[in-house]
Amino acid sequence: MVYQFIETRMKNQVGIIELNRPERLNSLNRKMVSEILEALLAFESNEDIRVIVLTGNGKAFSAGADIEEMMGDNPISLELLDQFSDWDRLATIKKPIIGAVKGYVFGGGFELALSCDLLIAAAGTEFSFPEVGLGVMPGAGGTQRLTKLVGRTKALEWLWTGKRISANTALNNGIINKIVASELLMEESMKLATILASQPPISLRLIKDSVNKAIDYSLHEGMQYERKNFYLLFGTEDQKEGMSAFVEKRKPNYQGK
Ligand code: CO8
Repeated sequence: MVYQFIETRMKNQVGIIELNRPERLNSLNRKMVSEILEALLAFESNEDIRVIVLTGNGKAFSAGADIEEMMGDNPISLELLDQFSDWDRLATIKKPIIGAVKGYVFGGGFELALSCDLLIAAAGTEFSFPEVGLGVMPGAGGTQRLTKLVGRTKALEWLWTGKRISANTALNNGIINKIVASELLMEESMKLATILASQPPISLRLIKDSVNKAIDYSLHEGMQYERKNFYLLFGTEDQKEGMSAFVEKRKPNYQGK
């Protein structure tokens, strides 16, 4: 598939999506967001792919929404455009998504990063929601996802000031999983992706499903939900393979069935 603003490739069982508009710091125009969604859906339905890595070409992961494209919008054009339905679908991807980010992770770029499941950042990466400085606010989940991650106090400070958050601060606040040297960003992200690709895919899928429910459900509802997913896994061949391999003292070979 040929895209205009992204590139995709596959390595072993990992699908890689690279934002590719470096001359505009990978600022997200609407075509680019729909291409990202299209690529995610293609990897989601590809049986050879178990994990997705999302990254950016050039010095930034993404400097946010394309301000020039957005500046002429009005409430009705935005309502009719319904651009956020793409973002809603993006949140339904069931395979693990690792964000490999560097440079600027700003505005909509930060929201895209927060839509990933795990984040690895190059040293020197800066995160920010600068929308307040443009007279607007995040619209693709930034106020919600950031608050659920770091709590109301930090979220309000960062969203109101638009200040830049260092990779260390992001790590200390549970926004990212790891900081790596810039030149090792893809290598380290692929290492993590390869570990996940060797795990039983349906377990990964139902763990993601259950963890996501923890955000919306009460503890009691979440526990009930988790239990059903636990039972479901006993219907998979991978459960039999995993437990047999343990008993037979060999490495399991998971088929995703
Ligand atoms: N939109 C459009 N063009 C951009 C953007 C952007 N967000 N960011 C950078 N560019 C362009 C610049 O205009 C410049 O173009 P040109 O070479 O033609 O002048 C080129 O990219 C390189 O940028 P700079 O020269 O500015 O690079 P610097 O290294 O000097 O500065 C910064 C980097 C600090 C990141 C700076 O570019 C900047 O402040 N960018 C804007 C950041 C910002 O405000 N982002 C928030 C946008 S609003 C938003 O994301 C709302 C989300 C809503 C939902 C999501 C929908 C997708």
